[in-house]
Amino acid sequence: MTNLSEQQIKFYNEKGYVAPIDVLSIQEANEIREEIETIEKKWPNAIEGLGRNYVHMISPVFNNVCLNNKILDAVESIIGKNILICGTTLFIKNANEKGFVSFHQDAKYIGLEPHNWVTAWIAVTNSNEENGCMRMWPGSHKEDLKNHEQKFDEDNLLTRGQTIENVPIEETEPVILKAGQMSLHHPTVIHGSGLNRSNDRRIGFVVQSYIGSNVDQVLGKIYVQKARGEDTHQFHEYSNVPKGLMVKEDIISWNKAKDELSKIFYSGATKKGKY
Ligand SMILES: O=C(O)CCC(=O)C(=O)O
Repeated sequence: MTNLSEQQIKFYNEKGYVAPIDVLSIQEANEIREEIETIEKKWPNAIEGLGRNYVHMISPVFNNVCLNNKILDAVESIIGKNILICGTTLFIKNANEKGFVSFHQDAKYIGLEPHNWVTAWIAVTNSNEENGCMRMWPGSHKEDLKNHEQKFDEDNLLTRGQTIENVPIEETEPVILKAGQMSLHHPTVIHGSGLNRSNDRRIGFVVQSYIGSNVDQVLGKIYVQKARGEDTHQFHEYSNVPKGLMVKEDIISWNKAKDELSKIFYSGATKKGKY
């Protein structure tokens, strides 16, 4: 059992995140990287932009990670036993690029209510201060949602470049992970990440998010998969389970799901960004 310990749950409740949690072997993490790099070679641009989302719908490798029991045991400690997967996102920062993530709260534009959900950030490569790991502002999840400026910065990996200003960087904590470890973070914790100053890519495979079956999508339509327990509320339509890598039928469902997701991400926005 890798259910979180009492100490880890206390840490999460106090700080709004918990890390590191060992979930995958190095080999399993490398397999994810190979899958990403295979797709990038064979289907250029497919997993860029909006395509970085819902990737578990077009690859059994990604899908199996979402169903990993060590991950689900930890997630269960936070949101309970009825768990749905409602999305995945690749957060990739290549070496020599200027990608960053401004400080934000996930719950601001995501439409998932109530906040019985948690995001699992799974390190496919090591993630550290040199290559731009996430930084959390501990305790910030206890406050209300903050104002976010919509900046649409080219290098911002967030949809609208949504930014909470004046976060005291010295109060934030780096989430340092080795490949195969994960962090879990709360819907309202303020977090972001800086530049990758290393010579290799930094890759996070992010289940965004695991939701309790009582969580609705109030801004639009999402496609879910059951991970554990019962779907007590049946709010959502089910997604396909991928039959292979980039199978035509799966791509059709994937495209539909991404279009619906884009409507949620840009609900009420004055323009669209590249994700
Ligand atoms: O990968 C990053 O640096 C940020 C990811 C993020 O903001 C998230 O998973 O909520």
